[in-house]
Amino acid sequence: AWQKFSAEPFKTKEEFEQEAVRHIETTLARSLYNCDEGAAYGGTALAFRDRLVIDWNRTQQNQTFADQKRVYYLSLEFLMGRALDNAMLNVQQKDTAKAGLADLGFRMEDIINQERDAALGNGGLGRLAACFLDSLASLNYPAWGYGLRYRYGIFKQEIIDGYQVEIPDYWLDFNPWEFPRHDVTVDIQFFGNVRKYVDDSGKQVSVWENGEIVQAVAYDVPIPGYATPTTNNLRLWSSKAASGEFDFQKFNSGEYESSVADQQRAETISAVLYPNDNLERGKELRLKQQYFWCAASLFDIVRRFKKSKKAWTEFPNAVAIQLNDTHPTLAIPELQRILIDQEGLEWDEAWSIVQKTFGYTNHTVLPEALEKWSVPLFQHLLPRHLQIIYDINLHFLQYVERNFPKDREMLGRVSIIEESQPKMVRMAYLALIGSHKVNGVAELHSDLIKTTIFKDFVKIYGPDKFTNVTNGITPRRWLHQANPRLSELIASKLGGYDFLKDLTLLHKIENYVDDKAFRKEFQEIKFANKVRLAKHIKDTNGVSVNPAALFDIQVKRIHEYKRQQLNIFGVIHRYLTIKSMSPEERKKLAPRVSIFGGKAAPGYWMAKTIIHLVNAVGAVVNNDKDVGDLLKCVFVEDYNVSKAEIIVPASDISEHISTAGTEASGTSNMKFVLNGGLIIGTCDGANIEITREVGEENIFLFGNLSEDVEDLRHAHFYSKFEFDPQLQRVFDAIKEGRFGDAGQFSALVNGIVEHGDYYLVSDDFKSYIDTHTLIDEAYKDQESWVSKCITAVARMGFFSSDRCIDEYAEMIWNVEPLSPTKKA
Ligand code: DL6
Repeated sequence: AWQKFSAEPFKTKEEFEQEAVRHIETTLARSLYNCDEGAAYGGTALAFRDRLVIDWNRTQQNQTFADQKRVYYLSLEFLMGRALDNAMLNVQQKDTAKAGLADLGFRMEDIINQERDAALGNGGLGRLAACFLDSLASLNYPAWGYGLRYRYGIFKQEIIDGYQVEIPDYWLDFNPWEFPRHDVTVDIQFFGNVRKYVDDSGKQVSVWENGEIVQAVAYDVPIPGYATPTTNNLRLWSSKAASGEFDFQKFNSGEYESSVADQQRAETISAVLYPNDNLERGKELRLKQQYFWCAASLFDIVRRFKKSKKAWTEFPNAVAIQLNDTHPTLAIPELQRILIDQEGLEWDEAWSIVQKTFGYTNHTVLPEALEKWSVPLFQHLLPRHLQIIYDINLHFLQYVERNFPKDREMLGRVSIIEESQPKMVRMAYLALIGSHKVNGVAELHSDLIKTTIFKDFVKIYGPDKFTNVTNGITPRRWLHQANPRLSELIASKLGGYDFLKDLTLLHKIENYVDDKAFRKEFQEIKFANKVRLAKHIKDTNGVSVNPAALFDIQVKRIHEYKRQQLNIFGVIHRYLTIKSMSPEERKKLAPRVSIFGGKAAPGYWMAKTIIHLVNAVGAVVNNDKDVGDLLKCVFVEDYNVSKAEIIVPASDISEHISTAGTEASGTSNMKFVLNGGLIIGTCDGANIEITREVGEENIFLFGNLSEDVEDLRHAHFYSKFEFDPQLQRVFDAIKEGRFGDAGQFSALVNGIVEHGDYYLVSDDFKSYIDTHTLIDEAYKDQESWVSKCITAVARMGFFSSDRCIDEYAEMIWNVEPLSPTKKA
């Protein structure tokens, strides 16, 4: 049985110490006299890594022998955060390490904080991929992730004079969690031309030749499951020049710079993550990244399949490939190319294999985020793929024409090629046509894709091709790791930590809603988490905030559709209201701390203006003696996964206030509620299902509904619009220069006043501030507030990413878990 092979846990803290010290002294070559926290982190990480590696090798061996269907999750982003804490938790040896580190003179928390975040993602999409990897391993599914090993992940954000400044994040100087596989390489071709000829048997043959070759090198990262030996693999590709060397001829003739140019050009491909969230910019290097990664991954998957010597028709029974958004769509024409050009299959046979293999997850309906690539760029970079895409389109359009002869315009609407100037390849259509299932990520979103961007395709393929898998989060990181005391409290009532494997068990804590001791402890934990965040804010922003105040938090990427501008206008409104009150009236107010955090894409000027306004308002409000503790406004710099682990458990209210119909799901909404905070939100994304689960009385919903958005937008242009006087007062204060030079913020205000208010800030403002007034009142009644929070936590069981993975496995992938105790 597997257990027999499983990596031996450390039997005692001394055994852990010995291993950590051995690594510090030998692997890291540091004497113990010279062992700082960095070295102690290194030793601890390597000691745990040794444990993971044994289980990892066994898992791979077992999965190969079992020969079951595997899932391959292709994502251009994996926002993993830190690995050590997660590894210690998943192998269930954190206490042993804590005791051992204490013997060595270190605090566990300080050691964990030494690790840099693996920040290979922008926001929700990348973090979802990381949660899915955790769940796949924890549920024992045979699964691999495939991504890119960016040398620079998402930039580090500094706030200087209130403005965002981007600093490159070189995170690889010490990364004990990756294993370079210099023996696992793939040559990837770009550019060149296609030569066609008819072979002796009369068959048309296409040869893609004369291209430039770049080499992909594999780096593997072990992904341990929680409380199981299953340790899956995340394979990240790094690019290098195919020869691996620079040009010696040029070097010898003194052309030093150009001798290394090829090498540098090749290495650029995996150098940096594009820092755009929900925005596509059509840059050649991005398309190169996509093809490089898809081609390397497909080659690897096909190589593994071919070792089994099975017939090609068996491929979809052995392999399920999930496309995380359209970024990996090139995998579709690439597999078709491999099958017809290299393996000699007929078009139809190959295409049937392709369609059965792929599933596509859509994560957005925002037009600016839907990927399109220009045909001339494709022609230049990937000439053979363009031909294949045209052929896929031809077959598809012939089918549409046959089945919808009366709707002549449909052909233009659904064609993969948009007849614009230049022509564009619509990647979402290609992903949909090449997959057997398409899913959205929350119920509303999955409905919206069927009535908006993919409406025609529902007619063409029928509704069964479309499904919903509402997003989820891993409770291991987002409850136990981020909020160990709450997790412990829950475990004490449920008789153990089984809820970390089956989150629906949480419902049992509803029995303790009226239990005095439980309530008290629940409140104390929240308070302690707020104290921890207050300290972080003091240390980083220099602002003292009162942990007894209501903490109102909005942390996520800065985007107009997420409406941080609505939030900061609300803060200004509150400030002006406080200023206009008498001292007696002020005494009745509930103190607030408004906390913002998140990165703006470097080229997204409006988002940067929002950050600037938040900081400008903070500078005024936080220093106004009339206001004192009644209101503070802070922007937490450089929001990332490990900061989220501090921020999320400290909220009383968190803001999920996107314009209805724009946020596909959101996942931080789930994290905040699971950690005992309530939500103010619009009827958007997963807020709707959270409401269904926790009950309308335990969430603060406001604002217009998605079905009204179009009419409201229309009304802004065609009827005279009266602004709410309270919003007008906010705009007046900005224009008067109360937060610094008004000119700096004029675009933000004018976008609403003069340019149609696309995100409907003015339409929702009144309902937003009225709801905040309700929140103030509700918070004053702490007894009822705590009941709401406990009830909401108890009802969050649905939002585990384990549930998502089981749904994908059953509805889309048709894969089974592989019991680690069953010997293959
Ligand atoms: O599904 C994960 C995440 C959702 O929770 C967010 O609501 C959604 O905005 C995000 N979508 C993207 C799309 N980007 N692209 N391409 O990040 O996905």
